[in-house]
Amino acid sequence: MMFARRFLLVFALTFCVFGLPVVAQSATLGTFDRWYGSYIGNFGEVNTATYGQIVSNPTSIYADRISFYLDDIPGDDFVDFQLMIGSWGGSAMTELLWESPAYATTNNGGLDGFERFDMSVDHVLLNGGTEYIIFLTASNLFDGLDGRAHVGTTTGSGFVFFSNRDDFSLLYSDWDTFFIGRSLAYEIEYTPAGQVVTPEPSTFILLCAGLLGLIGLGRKRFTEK
Ligand SMILES: [Ca+2]
Ligand SMILES: [Ca+2]
Ligand SMILES: [Ca+2]
Repeated sequence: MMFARRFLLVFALTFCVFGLPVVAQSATLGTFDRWYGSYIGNFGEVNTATYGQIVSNPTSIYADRISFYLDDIPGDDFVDFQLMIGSWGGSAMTELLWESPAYATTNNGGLDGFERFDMSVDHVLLNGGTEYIIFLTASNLFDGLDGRAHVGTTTGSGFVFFSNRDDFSLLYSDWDTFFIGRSLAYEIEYTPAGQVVTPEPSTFILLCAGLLGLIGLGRKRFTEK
């Protein structure tokens, strides 16, 4: 009994010191809901090494996962690629903010159709009202073997690409824009930034006082017995 009460007291004190646990709600944005199998190509080594989507959200968010659709097409190799996030300066990347480890497509000539790549992102802050570029690039992973893939697209207001081969530094110069009417099929799972759920200080103090008081009352009853 003493142990249980002590545990309860520690729990209550922890609660009062660190506050209410905040359960942030994740949500998604993007174009997956209107992807119907269309695509652009080719992506990979010996062809366009980089495809990107400019994104901008009215409010600040933390990106936790980004997804694209890819399918390997005939060619000797897998497409080895990375997902990256950069600041966008209107026509070029201005700063690389985050890059993923290496991923690889299938390598069976597209026999099994498109694969959805769900790629974890390290809670990258994307400020509200600001343009960012989320992109797939093979340019750091060229190995001399030809590997190409199709990238899922859908209706939208355009996307960007760069046949920068294995020269990553070119991504800081002007990219090409695909015609208006299509965007990459993508999805961002995010947590709203600044979503802090804390009660009013006065309410919180009352709550803590009440909780500690209850435990104190319980202890008194116990020792009186
Ligand atoms: Ca292949
Ligand atoms: Ca496939
Ligand atoms: Ca290769």
